[in-house]
Amino acid sequence: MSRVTQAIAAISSVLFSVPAFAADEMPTPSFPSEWQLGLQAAASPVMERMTSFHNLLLVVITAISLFVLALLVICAVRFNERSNPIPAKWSHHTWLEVIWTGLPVLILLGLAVPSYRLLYFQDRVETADMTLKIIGNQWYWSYEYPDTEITFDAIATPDDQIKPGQHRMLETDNHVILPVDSNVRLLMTANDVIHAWAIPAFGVKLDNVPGRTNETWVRPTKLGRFYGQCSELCGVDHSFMPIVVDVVSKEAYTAWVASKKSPAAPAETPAAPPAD
Ligand SMILES: [Cu+2]
Repeated sequence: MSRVTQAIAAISSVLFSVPAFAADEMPTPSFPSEWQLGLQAAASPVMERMTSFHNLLLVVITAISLFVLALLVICAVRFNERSNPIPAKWSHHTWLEVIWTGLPVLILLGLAVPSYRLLYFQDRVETADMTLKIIGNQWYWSYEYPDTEITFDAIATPDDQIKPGQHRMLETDNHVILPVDSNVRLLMTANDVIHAWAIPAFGVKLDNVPGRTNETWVRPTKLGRFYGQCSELCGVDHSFMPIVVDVVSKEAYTAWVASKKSPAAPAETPAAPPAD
C-alpha cells in the first residue's frame, strides 16, 4: 500500500469508524467527540428501508442543489451588466418551459413511488406475533401486553438516582421487553393530551392521541437496548418521559413473561441483553 492510500485509510478509519456493535442504540454526542453524521443504526426492517430511502433522497437533493448552484453562478458571471451590456429581448422559450416543468414533475413522481411503498409498509403488519399497547400519560408511559395481561408504568429515573452505565434523561424504572425477530403490533393511545412514542432505531414515531388508537408495528432485528423519547410536546415534563426497550431472545422473553406472572419471581426485568 502506498503512503497516500495508507494515509487515506488512516483518516477514514478515524472519521467513519463505527463500533463493531452498539449495545445501547441511542444518539451519540456530536463534534468533537463522536461525530454522529447519519441516522442511528437500523434495528428493524422499517428503519432499514427508511435509511436507504433517506440515502436516496440525499443523493437526489444534493444533485439538484448543485445543479441550481451552477445555474446561479453561470447567470451571475455571464449575464451581469458588465459582461453582457446588451440583454437579449426574448422572454419565452417553449421547450425550456416544457423541460423545467416536466423534469421536476418526473423527479417528484419518481420519489413518490418508494415513498408511498414505505408509508404503507410501516403502516401495519399483516401477521403479528404479539401486541404491545402503549399509553401516554403526563408524564410517563404505561404499557400493556394484552396477550399476557402484563401491565406496568415506566417512569423516568431522576438524575440523582442514575447508576453508572445508565444514561441521564433516557433511563426509566421499568423497561419494555420485546422478543427479537417477532412481529410486534404497537397500539398507541393516551390518557390526557397527545404524546408520541418514538424509537429512532426502530423507525417508529407515532402520536398517542386520547380517545383513539393508532397502530404501527416493529420487528426488532437486533438484541440490545434501544432508547427513545416522547416526541410530541405534551406539557412541562415532556422532556422527562424517556423510553427504554430491551430486545431479548425469545427464550428470555418467555422467561420474563413467566416471572411477571408468578408472584414469587423477584426479577423485574431480565439482565441487560447481550450485545449483538
Ligand atoms: Cu411529550
